[in-house]
Amino acid sequence: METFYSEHHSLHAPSGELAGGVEVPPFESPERAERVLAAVRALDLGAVRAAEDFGEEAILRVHSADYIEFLKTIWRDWRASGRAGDVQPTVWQSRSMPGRVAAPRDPDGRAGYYALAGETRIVSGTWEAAYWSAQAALSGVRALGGGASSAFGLCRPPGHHASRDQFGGYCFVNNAAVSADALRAMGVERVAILDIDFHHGNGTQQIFYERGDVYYVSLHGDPEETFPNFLGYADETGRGDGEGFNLNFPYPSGTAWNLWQGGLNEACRVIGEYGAGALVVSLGVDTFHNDPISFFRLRSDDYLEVGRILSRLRLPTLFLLEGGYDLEALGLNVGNVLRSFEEESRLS
Ligand code: FKS
Ligand code: ZN
Repeated sequence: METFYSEHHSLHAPSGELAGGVEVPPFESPERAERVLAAVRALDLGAVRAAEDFGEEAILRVHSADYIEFLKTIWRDWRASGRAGDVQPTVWQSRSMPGRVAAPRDPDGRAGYYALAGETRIVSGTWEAAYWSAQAALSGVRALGGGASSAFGLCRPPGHHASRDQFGGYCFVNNAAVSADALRAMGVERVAILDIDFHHGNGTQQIFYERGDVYYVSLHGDPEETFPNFLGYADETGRGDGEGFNLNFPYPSGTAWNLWQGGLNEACRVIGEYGAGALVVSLGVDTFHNDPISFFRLRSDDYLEVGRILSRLRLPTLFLLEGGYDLEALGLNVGNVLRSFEEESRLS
């Protein structure tokens, strides 16, 4: 399996994050990508290649033009207005003031308009990093198009919380959505996205909610108890053409392999029945028992079994890195999924 990577990820490195009422070092840091890269290299999984540049076209099929323009310009405008730090949203079009449907001119208003949460900052290099994260994903799509049975997009920043026109949850460009849509454009009739990150991929769900050609399935912490809190419930099953093509498995605090694997196997069964021609895996390993911001209890060996189960779908599979914040175990856990997927694919 080839890995696609861009060192531009390091341009996105905010100095802090708001969590629990205090400023803390960001959980989502450049070191994460370096740890995963080191693990992939040590495993000899396959070549590590620099992401190719496919331009903005595929990004603009999933995100609105005004949102992408916002990502490109807000940091400069923020600083030009005399603000001293990085872009930090603080005001929202909340339930009590829903009327306006365009961004106000004021940078605070613009930041809030395009934000779905407040923990994520935009720095001078954020757009470039997010752009190249998506290019790493698209490089993986290209590899599948060329006949590879699997590929790994070592994406950073992550993507699954980014909606059509909002950033948040450490995400700016939805790499999984861009990839699934690019696979459709390449002629794959039905694409499945399996999201096994600890958090619900609200952005991915929103982008495909009314489409039947991309099936979104997610296992995650119950949004009653964790981020993103407002989406990811079991009764969200799709709308219009998308009715029946969205499936959520919310799980309670303390969920370990025994319970979680039931959902994974059910998800795979559903994806098989759907007749998907390709699979995109939103691969987060913040389901790990020692993850600092999550409440599942998976162990490192469990990720070997995840790879085996996924390989039995026998689908062209694009793995994309999402979350995972225990730096010590991050490389091992991601590596375990990828290497057992490869081993099992070779055996059967
Ligand atoms: C910590 C609260 C954190 C935000 C959580 C964002 C999770 C991001 C992720 C991704 F894959 F996108 F990176 N709230 N005090 O792991 O889902
Ligand atoms: Zn996550």
